[in-house]
Amino acid sequence: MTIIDSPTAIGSGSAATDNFKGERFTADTSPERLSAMASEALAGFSALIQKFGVTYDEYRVLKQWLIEVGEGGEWPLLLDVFVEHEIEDVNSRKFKGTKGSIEGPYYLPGAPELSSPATLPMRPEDRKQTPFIMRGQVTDLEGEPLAGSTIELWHADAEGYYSGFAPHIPDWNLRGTIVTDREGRYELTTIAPAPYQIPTDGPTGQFIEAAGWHPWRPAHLHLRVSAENQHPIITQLYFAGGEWLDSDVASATKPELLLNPHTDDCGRNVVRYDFTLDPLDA
Ligand code: MBD
Ligand code: FE
Repeated sequence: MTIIDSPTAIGSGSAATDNFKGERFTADTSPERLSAMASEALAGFSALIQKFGVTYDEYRVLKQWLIEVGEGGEWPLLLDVFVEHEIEDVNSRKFKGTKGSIEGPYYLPGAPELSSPATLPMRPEDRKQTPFIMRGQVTDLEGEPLAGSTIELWHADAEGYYSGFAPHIPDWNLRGTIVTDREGRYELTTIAPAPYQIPTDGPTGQFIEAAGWHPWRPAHLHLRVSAENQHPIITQLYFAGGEWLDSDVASATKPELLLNPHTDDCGRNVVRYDFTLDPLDA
């Protein structure tokens, strides 16, 4: 297994920013709500500045760094690593089905559809990694199979790069949309992902290093599972016993999202994971 020390931040950052900017978002926040939230954010900043006696040098470094975060295209990375887990927590409390987790900066809608059993598109160098087979069933909260539901899967290669965000990787590599069969079942083959390191050469990575933190996320698969009339879930799956599970820089692990692969009779690395979706009106 080779992990490149520093995937280039500027490339993936700009691509993630461009991707996000491709859509225009709005929220129905009232002026009162906006004012209350902004006041509290500013009060938090004021309290911090007073508590630590923040210096002018520190203030200017902060300003400089924030400018660099934008210029390096790292707002999606920075926010998804340090903030999204809290948003996800607040917004998933009412759901009873499979736990969600953060989307992160590298989702792309519209990955090519593969019928089950499916193998994710991969390059010869990806094939040198350990193959990994996942199968299971998608049901509603009553356990009724959801035929024709879709599992969108995306993950990094062994060096920590996501297709669509690194120019040397073919489009849709290690990405796919798997459609479940009549019993809501799916089977897919990919490669076991490696731990992921936040790019260390950009402002987010520089900040993490300056603070003496580590830049690692545990090995993970990203998934979006959706079915007609059900609430789609965005989640991640991790590997029991893997590194960084208890200190994910993005704080996005949950005990319910651990996979425990085993070796089957044919010597293959296999795991079963079932998904349960909440109804749309939940
Ligand atoms: C990732 O692969 C990721 O999942 C998150 C949350 C942030 C940066 C890169
Ligand atoms: Fe990721």
